[in-house]
Amino acid sequence: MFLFVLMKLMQAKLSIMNRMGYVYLLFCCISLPILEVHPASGSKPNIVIFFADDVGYGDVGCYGATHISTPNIDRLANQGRRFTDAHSASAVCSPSRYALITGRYPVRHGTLWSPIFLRRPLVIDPDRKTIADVAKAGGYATTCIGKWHLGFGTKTPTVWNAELKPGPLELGFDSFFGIPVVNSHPPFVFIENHRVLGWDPEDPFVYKKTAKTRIFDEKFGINEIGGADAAHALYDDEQVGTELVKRADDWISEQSKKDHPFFLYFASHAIHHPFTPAPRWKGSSKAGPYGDFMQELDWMLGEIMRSLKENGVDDNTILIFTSDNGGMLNRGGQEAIRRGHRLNGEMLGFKFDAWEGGHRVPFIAKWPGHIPSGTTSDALVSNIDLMATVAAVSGQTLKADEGPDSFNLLPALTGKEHTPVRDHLLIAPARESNLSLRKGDWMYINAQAGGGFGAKKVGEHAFGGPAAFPFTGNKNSDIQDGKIIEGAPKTQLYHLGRDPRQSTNVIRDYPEVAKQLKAEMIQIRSQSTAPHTR
Ligand SMILES: [Ca+2]
Repeated sequence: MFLFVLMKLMQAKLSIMNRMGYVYLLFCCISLPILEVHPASGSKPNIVIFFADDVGYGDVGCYGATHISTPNIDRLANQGRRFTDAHSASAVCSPSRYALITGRYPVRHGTLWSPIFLRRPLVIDPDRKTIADVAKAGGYATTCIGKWHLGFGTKTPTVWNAELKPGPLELGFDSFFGIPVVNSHPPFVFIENHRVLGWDPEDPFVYKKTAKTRIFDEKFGINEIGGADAAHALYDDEQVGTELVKRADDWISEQSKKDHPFFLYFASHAIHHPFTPAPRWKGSSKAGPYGDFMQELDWMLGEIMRSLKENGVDDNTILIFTSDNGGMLNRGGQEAIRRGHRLNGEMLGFKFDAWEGGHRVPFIAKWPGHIPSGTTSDALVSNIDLMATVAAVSGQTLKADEGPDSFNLLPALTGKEHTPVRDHLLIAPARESNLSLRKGDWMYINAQAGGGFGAKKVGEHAFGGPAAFPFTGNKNSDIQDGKIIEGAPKTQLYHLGRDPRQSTNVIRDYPEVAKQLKAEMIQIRSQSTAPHTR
C-alpha cells in the first residue's frame, strides 16, 4: 500500500515537471524573435559519414579531375559545402580511422603509425569513448558498414575461428557488416557483427595456408591465412562495392521507419588497391583501373544518396563525404598518372607522406536548410573533428578526455564561408620522424622528405618519395634528379597560403617560426589533450 502511494506521488511529481518543461519551452519559443534552429532541440538529423579509402585531392571532378567522372560527388558539392583545406589526421589508413572513431590523435596511441594487418588485435580501448558511443548516447541507432581495419579481439595473433570481440560492437556500433582488414590483405571474407560470414567450425581458418580467393595485381598475403573455404567463396572482390551499398540501403530503409535518428559510418573499400570495380565499370574512365574504381565509388555514394531520398530522410540527414588519406602512387596510380590524371591535384607527395598529397583530402558536407548549398570553404578541418561534431549535433558536451583532439565543425559547416574551428592540426605520416604540425598557413615537417613510401623504381607497388619526382613531375627545392640535395635543411617549413604546392622549403628564412612550431608540436604530443577549449 505504502509503495502504491509512493508511486502515485512520484507520477504526480513527474507530471508536474513535464508540464513545467512544456511551459518553459513555450516561454523560450515566445521570447526568441527568430527561432534559431538548434540541433539539440526537435528531431535530430540522421548522420551519414561516407569515408572513402585512398581518394586523393585531385580524384574528384569538383576538385579538378578531368579524366575521372564523379557526378554524384559533384552533386553533393552543389547541394552542400566543399572544403579545400580538409585533412585526414594521418596519411595512413588505420591511424586515420583511429582518429575519426576516437577523436584522438593517433600519435597518442603510442605505436599506431602503419596499417595494421590480420594478426593485430583491436587498437582502440573499448573503455574509450568513440564517435559511435556519442551517437548512441544521443539516441541514435548506429552501424558501421565497410572496411574496419582497426583489429578485433585481444589476442595476437587474432583468432579468426572465435567470436571477433571486442570489435565495432564493443565500441558503440549496434551492428557491423564489412571487410575485417583491407581489400588488399587477408582474410578476404565478410564479417557480420561478431562472426565471419559463412564460417563453419568444420571448415576453420588456418594460418599460413593459401586462401581460395581470386587473384588480382596488388592483392597481397593470399598465403597468410586459408581454410574457411565457404566463407571465402562469399567474398568476390568485384562485388564488394555492390554488396556494401545493398547493406547500407537495407539499413537506411529499416531505420527510416523508426522514430529515432540514425548514424551510419560507411567506410568504402574503394579506391584502395587492388582495383576491382564491378565489370560494368571497367574501361569507364580515362584513368585506367584506378579511375574505373573511382567511378564505382562515385556510384556507391550516389546509391546512398538515392536511398536517403527514397526513404524520405534526405532533408533531415547530414551527409559527409571524405577520405582516409591521399592518393597512392601504386601501380594503378602510376598508370592513372601516365594517362594524364593527377591523383592529388597539384599537391606534393602521396598517401603516407607528411606532404600535402598525403593527407589533404576532399571533404564535402550536405545538410539541407542548414549548410548553404553550392558553397566552398577554405577553413582548416579534419576527420578527427567528426566526433565533436556528432556530439554538437546531438546536443551533447564532451568531457576533456573524450575525443580530446576533436573540434566541433558545425560553425564551419553552417556558418559563413570561412569560419575557423581550429588553427592547428597535428598530422601523422607513416614515419614517426616526419610528424608535422599545421598552424595557420604554416606547415612544419620534422624531417626531410615526406616520410612515406620510398620504393625507387617505376612499376614498384610502393613507388614514392623523392625518387618518384621525375615520374610525377613534382618539384621541391630540397630535391633534384630524384634525390635530396646535399646540404638540404634537415626539417621543412612551408607557407601554404603562398606556396600550396610546397615547391620551396623556407625554413632557413623563418627559423623562429619553425622553432615555435616544433615546440608546439612537442607540447601537443606530450599533453593528453589538444590546447583548446570547446
Ligand atoms: Ca587509405
